[in-house]
Amino acid sequence: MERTLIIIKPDGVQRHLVGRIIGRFEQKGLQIIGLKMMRLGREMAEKHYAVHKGKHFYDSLINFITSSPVVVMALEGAGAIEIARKLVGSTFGSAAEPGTIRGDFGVSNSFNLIHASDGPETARFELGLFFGPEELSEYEHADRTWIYDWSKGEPE
Ligand code: 3AN
Repeated sequence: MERTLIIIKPDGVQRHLVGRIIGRFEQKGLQIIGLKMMRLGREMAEKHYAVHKGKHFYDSLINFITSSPVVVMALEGAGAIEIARKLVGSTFGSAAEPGTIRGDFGVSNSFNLIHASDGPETARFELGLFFGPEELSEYEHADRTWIYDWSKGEPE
């Protein structure tokens, strides 16, 4: 099973989209193992977006993500990183495909509602940044045998 980090950005919270965005991941069958609301400080935001330091949009990105509370979520599932990225859609709201979160709920390129880790290494780093081990719950969904085919001993 793989884990990934999702952030519902300030625009998602302010636009009352938290429930609907979380619902997309739940509906898909990804398991919520951590969830909280927080206001990011600059230090945390700078750590999270360190790879973008120096880019033309960096300062506005930091200002945006620290401007109002966010909801952070840890998800688990087979192939969770790639699945979450597909549900989120491409970076710019104006271009994101209908059916994706960015495609269905926004038009802005910089206020793009949501962040999802883009690979295994990023996911590990970001989960460690936002959640302590005690904040992540290990449990089995009662319907796990219907979410995956376990007949070969692993989720398929
Ligand atoms: P994604 O979130 O789709 O993985 P990244 O990692 O390339 O996108 O960029 C991180 C964030 O930086 C994006 N979510 C977006 O808010 C912002 N961003 C990226 N590129 C631009 C850009 N050219 N202009 C404005 N904001 C941008």
